[in-house]
Amino acid sequence: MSRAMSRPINRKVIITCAITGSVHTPSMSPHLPITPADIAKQAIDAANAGASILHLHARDPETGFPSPDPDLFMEFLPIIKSATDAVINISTGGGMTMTVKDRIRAASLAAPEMASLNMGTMNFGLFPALGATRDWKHDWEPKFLEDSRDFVFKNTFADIETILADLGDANGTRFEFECYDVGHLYTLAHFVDRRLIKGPLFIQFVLGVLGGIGADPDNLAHLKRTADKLFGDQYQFSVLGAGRHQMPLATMAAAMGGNVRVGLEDNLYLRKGELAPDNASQVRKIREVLAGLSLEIATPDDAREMLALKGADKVAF
Ligand code: KMH
Ligand code: ZN
Repeated sequence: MSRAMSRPINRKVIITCAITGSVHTPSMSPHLPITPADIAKQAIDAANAGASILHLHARDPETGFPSPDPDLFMEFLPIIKSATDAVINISTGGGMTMTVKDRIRAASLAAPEMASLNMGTMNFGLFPALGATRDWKHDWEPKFLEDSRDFVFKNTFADIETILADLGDANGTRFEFECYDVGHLYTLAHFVDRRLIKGPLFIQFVLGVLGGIGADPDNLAHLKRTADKLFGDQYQFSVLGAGRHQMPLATMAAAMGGNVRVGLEDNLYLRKGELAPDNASQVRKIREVLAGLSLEIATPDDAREMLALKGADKVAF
């Protein structure tokens, strides 16, 4: 086995918790945090449960519609920062109706330690969720899901260059590289070759989004094999399985030497038929799995060291 493929036995596992996102809509779960106060509370609870990175989006407090408004982010970022030591990771993927310019406004202003960076333009189909019968709380919800049939999630080379310059070079923010398919790893390698991105890389393998790679163990093994080939030991990986694939693929990631992402952004359930009462419950669940595998969890400072982050004292909130 090559060195790149063997990970240290005493390694620590980073739990990222993605608190609300922009994929699910309020009618899908009463536990999805919507207001800045809800987002702050669930983020703090998730950190106390063991998440060392908090991946954050904002929503309009009245309607729950995903929002890029930096003022909304600023309503919860300082509260989370003052109550936890967790690494704050602000989304630049935003939500379906946002332009790329809008998507980076909050992270530009807040200069967080981390931000997400989506590594390719793709389809992103949410419309299968229309199949479930629901009483919609808001008119926008079914339309939002239906519109995803014709939505392009735009992340061109130019967009990626802009985000690297505006957030990375200007603010020292480092990235969660969201890779939804094998080709996205080659795009990441292209930027590494151009020295626009430097290690240690934190790659989030995203499996199970309609438009990206399917959520199965063979695909995860292939993503990791490809990343080993392209990046050797210059990267850390984490795994996000959409919906019911969340816990099985996170478990597989941990066993393969990787890190894990949980949270209501990616999956609303705790187990089949049971909605998660909050984000922290999913963090506790994956923690039990990690303990069962004799794996220690990374503290926020461990995560900072593993990912070469600038430190919580260098953010702008
Ligand atoms: N919702 C995830 C599948 C982002 O915020 O940049 C992808 C995501 C994108 O987290
Ligand atoms: Zn996100």
